[in-house]
Amino acid sequence: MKKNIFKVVVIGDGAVGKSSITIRTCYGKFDRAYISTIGVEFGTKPYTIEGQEITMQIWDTAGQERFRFLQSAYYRGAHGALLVYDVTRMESLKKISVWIDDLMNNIDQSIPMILVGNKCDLDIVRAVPASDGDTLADTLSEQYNRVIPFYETSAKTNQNVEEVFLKLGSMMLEERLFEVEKAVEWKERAKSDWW
Ligand SMILES: Nc1nc2c(ncn2[C@@H]2O[C@H](COP(=O)(O)OP(=O)(O)OP(=O)(O)O)[C@@H](O)[C@H]2O)c(=O)[nH]1
Ligand SMILES: [Mg+2]
Repeated sequence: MKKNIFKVVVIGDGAVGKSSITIRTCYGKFDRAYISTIGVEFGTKPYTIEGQEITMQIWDTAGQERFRFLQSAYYRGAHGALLVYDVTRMESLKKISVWIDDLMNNIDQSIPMILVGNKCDLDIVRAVPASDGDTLADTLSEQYNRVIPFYETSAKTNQNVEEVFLKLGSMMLEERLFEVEKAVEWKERAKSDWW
């Protein structure tokens, strides 16, 4: 059913694990090899959220700078976004604000977003404490005037991967319900003005 299809864009620096998270949720597997995404790849997955069947069309975008010029076209029509950094590279966290700016410049209105610190299984080489992720999520929530939750994930061990997609799914459902309510309200108002 078309009405329950949601487009999700996965964005962030090269090698943070965008493809790994997408492959983990769609196919339940993990590959240690790094094959950099060219342009965009797609995953599709059905979820049941709050008793509703939905399908997520996951747009796994390229993070490497040389593909940057392609990015903005992919953001159009997105219903939700995962902003991914790598907990072993501070630079990838610092770049999140650039990615979110890029996204916001290419969509009509703000959408549900989740901040994701991936590779949390690599605690031994961690460079970004979880508290930095928390702080950034709070700052971005204030800046964009909507709650942006924060999770640490591991595509390798599957920690929190499903939780992230389920949370984003319920945020997107809520957003859609809000849009529908607004539309009904406007319709009613237009009717009463007319008569
Ligand atoms: N230990 C560990 N390694 C991970 C995890 N997620 C991804 N990796 C590894 O990190 C590398 C990069 O992962 P990708 O998923 O290809 O990264 P990407 O963000 O899609 O990269 P681009 O497509 O170039 O933007 C690969 O070697 C993965 O195996 C994780 O949670 N834990
Ligand atoms: Mg990739």
